[in-house]
Amino acid sequence: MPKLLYSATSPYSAKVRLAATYAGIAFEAVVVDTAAQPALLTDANPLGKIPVWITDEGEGIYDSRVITQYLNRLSGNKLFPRNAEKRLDAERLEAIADGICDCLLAIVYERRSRPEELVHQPWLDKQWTKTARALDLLNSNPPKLPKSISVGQIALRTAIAYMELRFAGKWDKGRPRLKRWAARFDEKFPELKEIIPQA
Ligand SMILES: N[C@@H](CCC(=O)N[C@@H](CS)C(=O)NCC(=O)O)C(=O)O
Repeated sequence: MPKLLYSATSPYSAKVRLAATYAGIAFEAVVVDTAAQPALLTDANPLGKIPVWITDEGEGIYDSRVITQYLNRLSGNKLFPRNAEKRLDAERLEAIADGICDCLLAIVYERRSRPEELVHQPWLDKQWTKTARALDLLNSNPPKLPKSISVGQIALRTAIAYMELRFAGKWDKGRPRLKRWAARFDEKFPELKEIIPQA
């Protein structure tokens, strides 16, 4: 069975876990500690980042957007629409959700890896400005939640889960539509809700 190297708090890993589950692709989820950079991880991905999907043949696939495209092909297009325009929308939604996580991880890593006096506040502010802009756009026009969703909606839901974990009370301030969107997602897809990392 293929393996997914992941950690419980990694938003990109959560996206892949939900996407594989939604597409009905079986996998073994294996927790790795990226701080320790174990050989299991670096042999599969020289960048030492998660998520990594390891095929039955032992091939490591990364990063998360490469994995979601791979899973889409494997599942016969269960994760992205076939229609070109709709597909572009789905891919862009995945990119904006991942991009939000990129900005927030930059904030978390800056705070975690530097001594307090060396934390560069303008850098944190810049990352937050990008995040806020993206969240405002999504809040003004939340994506549809039809019966059949794409990785786009899944990526947004898992990005929100990450924000609940690390930026609770901040990300959703003034963005009630986005908060309601997440609740609607959970109602419509209870099987996915079960595996969303909880704050
Ligand atoms: N663009 C990558 C980002 C992956 C990433 O940054 N993962 C984080 C965890 S959320 C990680 O592995 N960090 C450990 C490190 O960079 O050493 C993707 O989408 O997979």
